Amino acid sequence: MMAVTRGFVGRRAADSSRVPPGQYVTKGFPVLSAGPTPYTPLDAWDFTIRGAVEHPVSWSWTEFQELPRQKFTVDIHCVTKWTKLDVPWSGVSLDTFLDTVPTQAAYALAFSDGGYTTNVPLADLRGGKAWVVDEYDGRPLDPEHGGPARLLVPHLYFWKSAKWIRGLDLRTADQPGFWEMFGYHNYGDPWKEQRYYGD
Ligand SMILES: Nc1nc2c(c(=O)[nH]1)N[C@H]1C(S)=C(S)[C@@H](COP(=O)(O)O)O[C@H]1N2
Ligand SMILES: [Mo]
Repeated sequence: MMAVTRGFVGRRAADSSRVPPGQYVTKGFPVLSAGPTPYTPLDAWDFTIRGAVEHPVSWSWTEFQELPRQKFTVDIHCVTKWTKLDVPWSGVSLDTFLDTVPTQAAYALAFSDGGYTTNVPLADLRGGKAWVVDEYDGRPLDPEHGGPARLLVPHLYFWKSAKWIRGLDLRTADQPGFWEMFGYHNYGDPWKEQRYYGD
């Protein structure tokens, strides 16, 4: 009998419209790191906004924990072509940090323990589109996945979501980060397949 429930058809249609061109859906959570996993003790951790600001501002781990947080579920898209749907996170909106730091800057270079950097226009970190997350699936974020805390910018390819995030260097001029200097696209919109320089 050709019985297909509306729910099943509806969900399939919804899922394929959530997968950007050239991507496939994976149930796993691959680990992609350009170097060794750093282990920074929480009492030595802070999140700093510096650069084109009047005064750099830092939040200790304790202060970060006291900020208003959000639990949310988003899809993530890696440039190596896997997409993971419905990934549950908890963390602090970048708006919460940026709203306290006046700046004329239009760009941010995120920096991490271990030396990784990635550049994102400041507008892409504002408006509820980006977070510093420290929980995945209700548990502290694994070190391999960027714990204690990583940047999450789910509307861009996942290399923009810097693991082991320590802060943002605000810039009036754009400066390419680690992968952007090695030929990845400067912006990285998965829906436009902006994988590499020139895409
Ligand atoms: N600090 C740091 N952040 C990073 C990376 C890295 O090598 N170092 N790799 C990036 C890339 S290319 C991807 S696809 C994702 C992978 O995150 P995951 O290992 O949690 O899947 O992290 C991004 N953030
Ligand atoms: Mo990646």
